[in-house]
Amino acid sequence: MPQASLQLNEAPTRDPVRQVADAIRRRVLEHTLTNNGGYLSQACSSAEILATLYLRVMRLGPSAAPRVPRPFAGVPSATNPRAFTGADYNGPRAPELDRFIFSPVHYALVLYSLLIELGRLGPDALDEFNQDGSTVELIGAEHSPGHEVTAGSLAQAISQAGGIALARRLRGETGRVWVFMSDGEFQEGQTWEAFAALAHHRIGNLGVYVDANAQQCDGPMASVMTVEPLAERLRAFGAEVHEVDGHDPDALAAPAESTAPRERPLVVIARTDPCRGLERLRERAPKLHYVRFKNGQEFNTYQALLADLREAAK
Ligand SMILES: Cc1ncc(C[n+]2csc(CCOP(=O)(O)OP(=O)(O)O)c2C)c(N)n1
Repeated sequence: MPQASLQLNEAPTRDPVRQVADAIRRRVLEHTLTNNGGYLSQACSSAEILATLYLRVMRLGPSAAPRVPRPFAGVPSATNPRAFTGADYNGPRAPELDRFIFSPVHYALVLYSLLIELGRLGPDALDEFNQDGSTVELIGAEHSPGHEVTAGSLAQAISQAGGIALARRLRGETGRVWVFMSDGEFQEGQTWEAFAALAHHRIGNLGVYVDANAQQCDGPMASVMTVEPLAERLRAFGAEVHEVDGHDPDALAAPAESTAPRERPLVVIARTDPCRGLERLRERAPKLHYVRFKNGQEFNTYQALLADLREAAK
């Protein structure tokens, strides 16, 4: 069982993953209103995936990082002993514990919100969001809470995760490596090179969850450059692939339940809706990538929606 510490304010009868996912959406909407901008559709699509990973899939220890995020202490180097990574929020490193690699780092606000809901990060952490000298960055990097690697140039993290997984296997560690990716990253050549390497090295201690929300920054994936048929392509690259409803916690958790040794990477393609839980967003389609309210009226509409979501959660 994962050892995430869960702090909930709501009725205990609801599915904990759904409860946390809804709380993520509320927090990201609140932040988007406060800042007049945010990666809101990414919260709508990925909330259940990330909550399932932390609550049901990954074996993590309690956070080993301060609840109030430390300021940026420089990039890691031989001459900078003060540098740290945001992976400490995912618990200490241990041979039997899992590692989490967060790839589409423009989703950082979603991850910070999740860490807050889980009590791994203090409730005021978003006050520092995108401030000079803060690690709570708009585009997360290796020092940002929950992040282990810098992956702002998309599609790099899967290669880094593959190297970590190979090293863990060579050391005889039993902990697995979990990677969260977006579908836009499958438009990039590096992703496919990484999967070829995973197949070649028979990497079975790595699992990938993909937020297949069918969107990227220039619009629908299908019109920019399709990646389908994604499952068949990944199988041809040697992966064990499951396609699931990305808002269903049981369906998301099921493929990861077996801990039997594998010789192939596991990929869970989570089919998601970028407007899930916030129907009003659909009016903005196909421009869903980054939400900035167009005028006071739209702002007020979303503020009223937030009040409704809060009321519904009581
Ligand atoms: C290598 C690289 N190319 C382009 C970008 C610019 N970029 C930032 S987010 C993004 C969209 C990627 O698609 P996805 O993450 O699926 O989009 P979302 O669902 O968040 O809209 C792009 C192209 C980048 N960060 N890195």
